Amino acid sequence: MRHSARQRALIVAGAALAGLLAGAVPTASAQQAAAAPDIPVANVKQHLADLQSIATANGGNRAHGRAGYRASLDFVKAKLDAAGYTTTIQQFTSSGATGYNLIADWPGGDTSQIVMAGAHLDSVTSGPGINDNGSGSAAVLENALAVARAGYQPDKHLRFAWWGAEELGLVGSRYYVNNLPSAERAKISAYLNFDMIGSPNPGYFVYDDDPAIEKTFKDYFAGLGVPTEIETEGDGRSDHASFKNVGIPVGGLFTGASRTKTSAQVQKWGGTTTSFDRCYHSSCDTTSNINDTALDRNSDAIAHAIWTLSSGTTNPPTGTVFENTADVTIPDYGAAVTSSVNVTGIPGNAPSDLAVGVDIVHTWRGDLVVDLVAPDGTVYNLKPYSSSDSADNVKATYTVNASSETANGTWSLRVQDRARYDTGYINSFKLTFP
Ligand code: DTR
Ligand code: CA
Ligand code: ZN
Ligand code: ZN
Repeated sequence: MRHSARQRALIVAGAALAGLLAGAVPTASAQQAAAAPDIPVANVKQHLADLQSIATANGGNRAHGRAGYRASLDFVKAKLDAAGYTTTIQQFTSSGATGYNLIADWPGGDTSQIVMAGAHLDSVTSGPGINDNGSGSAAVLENALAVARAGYQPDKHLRFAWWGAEELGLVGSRYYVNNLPSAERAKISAYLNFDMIGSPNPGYFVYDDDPAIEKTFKDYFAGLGVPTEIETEGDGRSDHASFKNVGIPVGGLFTGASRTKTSAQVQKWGGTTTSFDRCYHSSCDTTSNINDTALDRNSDAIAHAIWTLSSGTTNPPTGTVFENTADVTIPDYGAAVTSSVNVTGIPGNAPSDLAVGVDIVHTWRGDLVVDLVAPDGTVYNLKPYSSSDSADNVKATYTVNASSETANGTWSLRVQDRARYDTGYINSFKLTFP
């Protein structure tokens, strides 16, 4: 078990203080992360106006397989090339037409730890898709340009993406993930997705797939005094799905589509008890179909998340961490094995949102049954056996309601391989107490 994050922070701060007293420079870890810049919403709106013009000049839309899509991609690429990004166009075929993803890497940072932000750039055929999803595309673009303007050099590597053919069924993002070697997938520490973030009758929804990413966004909006809700219909509904399916931590923001805003939500956010976006997938999804305040707030929230999640010098994660990083071989089609941590110093019961970090390297992860075993022997299943899940590795953070368990004691991650031939090992097991 290593020192907890809070203990590490205190140790580093103490050393820094001692160093200061002795005239030394504080170590990087004791410094605060650079603050994210404000993202000028006027710049984001200009990108939307440009995307609108592109659609108008190309048959009225920016849909997969149509001229307006490739023209939109070339527009975004040109701005990124001019700003110093390394850009790549990834080509694929869907429904008989050529599709394109645009990937932009910001030079620098630890390329084994990649923070990625993305948005689908395609629209439906019925209109220019300015909220869906010019809003996400423009906000991600302006954040990438803000990184360049700031000359920001975070500890982690930054990558941005604009996806094709989302409206055909998340095609471009799935193609990207499926063609990314598992060793490259493992380097992505977070994928942030932004699909519809300027709805005219906005709600403020935060994806709840990864606790740390969710908290990053919720903390930002709490700082604005803007209440948020968990995005409940997001699973599988946008480009983060393919990343989540391979165990990459995901998060994102959403301001609502065709669902109706409830009266309780009107109390919370203002607006009307009508749909969040009455022009969803319609020809009226134009530059007039945007709420500037929502677009501004979400653009700034994206910057906060990028700066926070990409800097290794951020404040250590709040909470106390207990981790076991010893490798434990998992016998093929054999007995269960465990990796354990001894929790001490945590008063009372465990929380209802105990974060259980699991890192298992194993081909055909469907073979595995993964459980959390509490000190009193209570078993919490984290991942069931699945004969069809052929993806590799289990790299995920599970949230467990462990509030009925005494916190202190020995907790174990128990793993059993229930099918022949594929093998692997437990790489690490981590519990984070808030
Ligand atoms: N599928 C998206 C719109 C959408 C609907 N529900 C959610 C939840 C989270 C993100 C996006 C969406 C589209 O039409 O592009
Ligand atoms: Ca702003
Ligand atoms: Zn759509
Ligand atoms: Zn969309």
